[in-house]
Amino acid sequence: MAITRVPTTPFSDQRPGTSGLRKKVPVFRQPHYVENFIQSIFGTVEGSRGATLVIGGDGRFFNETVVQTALKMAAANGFGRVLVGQRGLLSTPAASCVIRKHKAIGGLVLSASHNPGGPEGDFGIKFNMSHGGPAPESFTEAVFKRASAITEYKIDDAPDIDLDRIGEIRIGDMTVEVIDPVADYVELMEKLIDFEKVADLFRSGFRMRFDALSAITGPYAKAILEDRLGAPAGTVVNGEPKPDFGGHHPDPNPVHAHDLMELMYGPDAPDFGAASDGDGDRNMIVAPGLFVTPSDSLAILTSYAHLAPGYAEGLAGVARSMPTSRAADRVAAKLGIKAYETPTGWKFFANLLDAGLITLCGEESAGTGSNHIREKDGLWAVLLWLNILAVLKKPADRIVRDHWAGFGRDFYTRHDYEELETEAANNLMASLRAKLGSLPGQRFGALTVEACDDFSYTDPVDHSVTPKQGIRILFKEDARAVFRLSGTGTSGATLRVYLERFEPDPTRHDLPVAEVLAPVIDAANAIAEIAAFTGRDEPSVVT
Ligand code: VG1
Ligand code: CO
Repeated sequence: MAITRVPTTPFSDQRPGTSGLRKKVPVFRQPHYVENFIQSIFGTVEGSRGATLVIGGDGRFFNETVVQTALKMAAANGFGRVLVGQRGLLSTPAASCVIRKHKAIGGLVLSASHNPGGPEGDFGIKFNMSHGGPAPESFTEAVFKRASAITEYKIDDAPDIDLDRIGEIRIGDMTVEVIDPVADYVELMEKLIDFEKVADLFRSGFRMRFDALSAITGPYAKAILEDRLGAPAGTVVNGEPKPDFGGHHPDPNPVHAHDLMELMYGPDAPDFGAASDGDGDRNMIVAPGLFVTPSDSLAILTSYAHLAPGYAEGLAGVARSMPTSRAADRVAAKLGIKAYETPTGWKFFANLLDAGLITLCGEESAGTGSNHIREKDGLWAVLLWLNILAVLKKPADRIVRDHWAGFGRDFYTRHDYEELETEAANNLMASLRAKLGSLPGQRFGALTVEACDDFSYTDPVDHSVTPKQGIRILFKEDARAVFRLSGTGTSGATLRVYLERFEPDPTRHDLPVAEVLAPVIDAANAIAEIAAFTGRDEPSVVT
């Protein structure tokens, strides 16, 4: 077996976004496209000779092909050892866990997360660093630079390896270890969550449904919820990962997880409902008759995390992405811990976690996590909820309502305008930026702009500055609208509009979300002139 140096020419579109490089599968299937990008990553990683690398993905279409290619390229590029999940599978949180536990130099995580899969669907490649979290922008920019000037890549001409069989095999001088994708993750969960208490909860007749949306979390959820914690068989539904996720969006929100929503809002709702996304890092929590917004979920977990063994000593601090509601900040203030506000995307949390400044963090897009790994972790969030439910012995909806009564309610919704013309979306944002100076003091319907800015983040640990992370408009009436363009889409541009309003009065907490937020939605539409710029009267998805 020999190492081949293959001449190649650059692709101009290999700049990673919010979470790695995401493109349509046909784009990734162009000759050399995958190899160019992986070579650019390997060229950027320092100290790779002889080091350990982790490889795994969410099992979507094209996953195994890229795993085989990456293994042969890792061998040709001098890595000493690769840990790869059986059948090429690793959920994103499990990949982070394996990188940390086995002191790997980093990992290739193959996923387009909640985006649809299949031959015409989406694919993605992300590199995680030795701390287990997504590479920072300094790294991804260096990868992009290399990819833009690449002239050759290195690959071993070994045959494909058998990814089904757990055990060791060699490619050239490199050892490949095919590992059980679930084992290390289960071991970590056992340290953080009181499995005994949660098992007691299930023994007492507690009923839940976990919808894995035919994505990667199925095997993890079955192993933990059904096999270890004794939840009845059938608690996990859609538990077999499918390469095209059964043709659905594996996106755990009320729109795409509609079956779960119907069950939880129906007459025979179980006590607790949850779902996870394509790569297992997101979570959706539904109480009987009540969808829990991810922003509220982060706040509630911040309040009660100390009830789980992993957090018994309390929290160092909490962080949320800027568009996430301020509910967690209110809890932090009460606990006397610091709250941080970061740009969208998990990579910004890693520094805060590494420095010990925060213990929990989360995003409005259904991501919640802690210092146990450096990715968001869907099943972990569900287990922490179960631990809290088992200790408080209160219904989930009661916990949420009591939380609102104590802290006030942050009414929240997000409007996504998908597949816009890139130019129209850029023009809308540019026009908004140009208006920032003149908005304060202006009235839009029932609301008056108090302040506005383009969010710029200064990392408190390494002092790096990340500008232009979204336009924030604060209204005097304790409401807020945030505008930003998605960095994970694969066709055209997606405008995200985040809308919220704080309501301290408990007698108003059961009002319909749409009613409370109508004035904020109207003001946001007027300020950004969404219809005029995009030609759309309605968002594509409302969550
Ligand atoms: C979206 C979410 C963001 C999340 C990112 C990756 O990014 O808004 O909160 O971190 O997806 O999540 P964007 O740029 O499209 O808004 V995952 O579960 O898709 O890796
Ligand atoms: Co995801």
